[in-house]
Amino acid sequence: MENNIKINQKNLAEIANRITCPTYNRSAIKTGIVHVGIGGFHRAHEAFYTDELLQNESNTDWGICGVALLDFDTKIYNTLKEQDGLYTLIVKELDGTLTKRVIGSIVEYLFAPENPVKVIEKMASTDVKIITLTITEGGYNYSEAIGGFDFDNPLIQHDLENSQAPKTIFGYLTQALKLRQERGLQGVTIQSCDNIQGNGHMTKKMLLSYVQKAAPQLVSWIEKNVSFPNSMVDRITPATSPIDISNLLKTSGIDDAWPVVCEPFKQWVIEDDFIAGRPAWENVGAQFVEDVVPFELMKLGLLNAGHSVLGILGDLIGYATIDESVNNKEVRAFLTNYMNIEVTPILEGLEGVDLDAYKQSLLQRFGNIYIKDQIDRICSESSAKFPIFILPTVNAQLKRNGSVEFASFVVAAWAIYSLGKNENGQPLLIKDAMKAILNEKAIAAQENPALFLEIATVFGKLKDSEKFVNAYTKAYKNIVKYGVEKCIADINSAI
Ligand code: CS2
Repeated sequence: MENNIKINQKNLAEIANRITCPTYNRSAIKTGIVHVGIGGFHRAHEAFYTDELLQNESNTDWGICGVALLDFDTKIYNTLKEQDGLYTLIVKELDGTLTKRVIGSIVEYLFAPENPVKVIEKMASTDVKIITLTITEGGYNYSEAIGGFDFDNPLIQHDLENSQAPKTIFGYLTQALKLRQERGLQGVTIQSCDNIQGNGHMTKKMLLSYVQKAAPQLVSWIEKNVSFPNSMVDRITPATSPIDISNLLKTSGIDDAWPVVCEPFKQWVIEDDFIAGRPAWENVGAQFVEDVVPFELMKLGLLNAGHSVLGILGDLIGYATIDESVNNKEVRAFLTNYMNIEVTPILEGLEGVDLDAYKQSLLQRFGNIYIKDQIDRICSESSAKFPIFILPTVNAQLKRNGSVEFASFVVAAWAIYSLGKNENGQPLLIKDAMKAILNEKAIAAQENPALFLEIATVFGKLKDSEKFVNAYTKAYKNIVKYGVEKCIADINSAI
């Protein structure tokens, strides 16, 4: 390859000789969207769709301002700043080829801890019509134990006392909406792009709980002027590895400090409820529907839960990537049984969707050997994921007196995983906000497995279900005695 080129606006024309680049005039694009959480997923999904739109249409209203909310996000902020918001999206196709393109839709970027007021002003600015969020499942501050907003969170306490320098999304949104109200400005759409059932409903409910306390006079203004469409988002986006970065440099001579890698598949199903207008994302493949909840339930219950099943079981066995896990015959059969026996019967309202084909496509996507989706990524923050991905299925099955055998097996495997070692005795890299309590309960569970289920913020009232506790305890004891792979094979052969 010829000389290496640093990715930035100045070099874009030269880079365009090597890979696809935006040809629209980026400096003429207005910021119509503020997006909070500029991790890999946003950059592979919404920023990609929006780039495609800016590329295909002459509308210049929908550039994105990416906001890095947490101290921890310094690196991505600095990278985007250095690269003028540009980055390479590398799609890992099913046959192993790489499709690369530069994405230009992030036209501004802000680092909230550095200048909170700037972020608040941007969210309240007249050009901005939509605030989108990828703040992770845990970011919504919902407590399963309380069944609502967790005011005990110290960051929330901080925001209640420091309205001009908040730390959480709730503090920021409240201040921005307050400015809109005070200045007599138009309302705005707040759109969650996180993997949460009824993500728009959840955002509204959590925000209003906070506002009720922080600025009660704002509640009725929000009810009238802010919309919260639900949406289902999908594109598997592993963490970028150093090899991805060096390969890009080697094969295309593009020096990009943080490209994004993802699978070819993508889906975005959105409720058409945008109070201040929206981009025509349907022209670039998004689907607008009346009721997105059935799609969300399908995706969370099959794809995200499927990931957690493969992640926890695979990690215990000693695998590092999702494809290794799903390409183990018994693990694959276990997942297929879980999807068919426990998840499929509780899905409804999906007329016109070929569920068998969807499940088949999931197995193919998980099995893509080029994606190398890290099991560590999938198992991270499981304490926020299980209550959304897996436990709703358990509760629904209990209600209809159906099977909970597969799900309870995975919960038992998670309890053993939380001891911090795989079955070969090697340490597991556990990244979880609740790591300490998970480990404490996992240790207690060695004596009495049911003690793990006492973490009420995760399990709610499940510990009171005799059927679930029995199935879980049996699975726990079997895994300890025979090992996870043998148990999986036994469960499969009993079907
Ligand atoms: C994954 C998701 O975080 C997880 O556990 O299941 O990140 C998943 O890859 C995306 O939701 C795919 O759309």
